[in-house]
Amino acid sequence: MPAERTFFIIKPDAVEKKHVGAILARIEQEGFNLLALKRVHLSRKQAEGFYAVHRERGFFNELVEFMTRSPVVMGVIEKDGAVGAWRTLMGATDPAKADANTIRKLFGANVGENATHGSDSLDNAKIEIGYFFAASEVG
Ligand code: FUP
Repeated sequence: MPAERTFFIIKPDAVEKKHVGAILARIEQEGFNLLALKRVHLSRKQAEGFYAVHRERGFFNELVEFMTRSPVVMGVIEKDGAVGAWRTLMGATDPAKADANTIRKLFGANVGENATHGSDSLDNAKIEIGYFFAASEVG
């Protein structure tokens, strides 16, 4: 499997509960290379733009409110098959349905406050990395 880069966010719920260290440790234990990292309090505009694909969904406003309520920690990680590997490590969107020992099972509260985000394709990973990081900040 080729080396890929994917984009992750440790969401406000997990930052508030001080799970950043545990999640970053898990990322390293699972063999990802950390290529970029920063803490950001998202603006409404940034969150709306990032989740534009969900604009018509009933949960959009709640999602934007949640993602902007306090800082997130976001980064770029690299590994063979990183996009799928990170989504497997996160677990299902709904923590109640996530496999044992996944990040969302361990640290997520519900389908909205689910601890982490991960790009769902290689194309979206490139878009999402570019949305938040300059090329000079990654690698
Ligand atoms: P995922 O790719 O697992 O992050 O899930 P989605 O792209 O389907 O959803 C993106 C985010 O929207 C979720 F992380 C949380 C939020 N969401 C809800 O709040 N309610 C829902 O029913 C579905 C998603």
